[in-house]
Amino acid sequence: MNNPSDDSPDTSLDTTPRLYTLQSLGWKPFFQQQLDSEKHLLPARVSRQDLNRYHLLSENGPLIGILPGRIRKEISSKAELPTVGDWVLVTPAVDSDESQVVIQKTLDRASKFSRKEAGEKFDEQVVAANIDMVFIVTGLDENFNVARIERYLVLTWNSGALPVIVLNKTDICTDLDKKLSEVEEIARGTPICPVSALTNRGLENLKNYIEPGCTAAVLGSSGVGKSTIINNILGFDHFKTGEVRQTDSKGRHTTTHRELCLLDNGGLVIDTPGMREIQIWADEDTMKATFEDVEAYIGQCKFTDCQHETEPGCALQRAIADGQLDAERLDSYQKFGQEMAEFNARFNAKLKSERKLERKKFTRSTKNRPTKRK
Ligand SMILES: Nc1nc2c(ncn2[C@@H]2O[C@H](COP(=O)(O)OP(=O)(O)O)[C@@H](O)[C@H]2O)c(=O)[nH]1
Ligand SMILES: [Mg+2]
Ligand SMILES: [Zn+2]
Repeated sequence: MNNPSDDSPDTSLDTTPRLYTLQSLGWKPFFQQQLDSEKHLLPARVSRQDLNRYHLLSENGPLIGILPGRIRKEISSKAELPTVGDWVLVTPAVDSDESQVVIQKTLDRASKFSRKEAGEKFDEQVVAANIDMVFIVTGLDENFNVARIERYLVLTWNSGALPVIVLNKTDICTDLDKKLSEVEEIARGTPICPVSALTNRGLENLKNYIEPGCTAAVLGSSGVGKSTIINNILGFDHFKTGEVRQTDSKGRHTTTHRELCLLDNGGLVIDTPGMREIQIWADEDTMKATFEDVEAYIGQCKFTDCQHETEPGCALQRAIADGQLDAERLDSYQKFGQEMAEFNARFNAKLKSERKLERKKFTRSTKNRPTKRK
């Protein structure tokens, strides 16, 4: 049941599996290069993961991929395991039906949207791999939060994909112009699409952003309408959608898994469950590039150690007073700066402990190496 068209009323009588070409699944020269030395293996794209069962789409139709324990043992971070959007190379499984295969290798990713894994643990979670675009969806209701969009923008610029800001539920918004101008302030040229998944406003335009063979990940809090938007651009109800609480517009996490599916215009989309926290997993340069409007004034203050608060000769405070810069932008920039410093410290500590572990493994393996008898 992993064929995305299985739920379509139009194809429900058609029992032949849908065949795909690699191009229609998003194959690019970058992946082809990696295949050249592995020609005996079959490439397939991960469309969904259920624990150890990977739903795959390939030129041979839908497949179920199993990950051997060997691969799980080799990795140092869960981020190295295949995830939705990844390209894997598979071989037929012995003693099983034809649709079951063994995943032998994950191809290097062209892009990936990462965040820090939720909770205390410090590790990377790859939310979606090999994506060309990220639709950052926000509801124009109680969910509306500019700082959150800023955060998604930093992570998206870090992913290697291009962001599109989607403001959903225009049908219930009474101050769209005000909200639009607030978003424009932080978007800095990123396209902004006001849409309504209820009335279909703007959805055709949104769909047109996804060119044939391109993959868009749809991200945002629970209840903002991600699944409703995707169902509407798919043209049928593939994904379950949920009620939102009246009090705070929060959804109830109706979508519990990530899934890639194909659009009739040749594009691909990935639906995702809402993320409660999106802690940063990005490099500092990306963060700074996202805040280039603020960065432009850094280094211009009278004091080199200026905290940009009440010091005389502060270029940032002057820019704010002159109306050149939004005070909230500086505020966000400083908050990200603190978060970045913390991230860098934890990241470097993680690297260090990983290296230590590798050294240990290495010395152990050389110690155990049989020595030649004299
Ligand atoms: N008024 C309004 N409600 C919407 C719109 N889009 C989605 N919804 C409702 O918002 C709720 C959550 O939608 P869902 O697609 O499940 O959100 P998701 O968690 O982001 O996937 C559902 O009750 C939808 O009917 C919209 O454009 N306008
Ligand atoms: Mg959903
Ligand atoms: Zn200053």
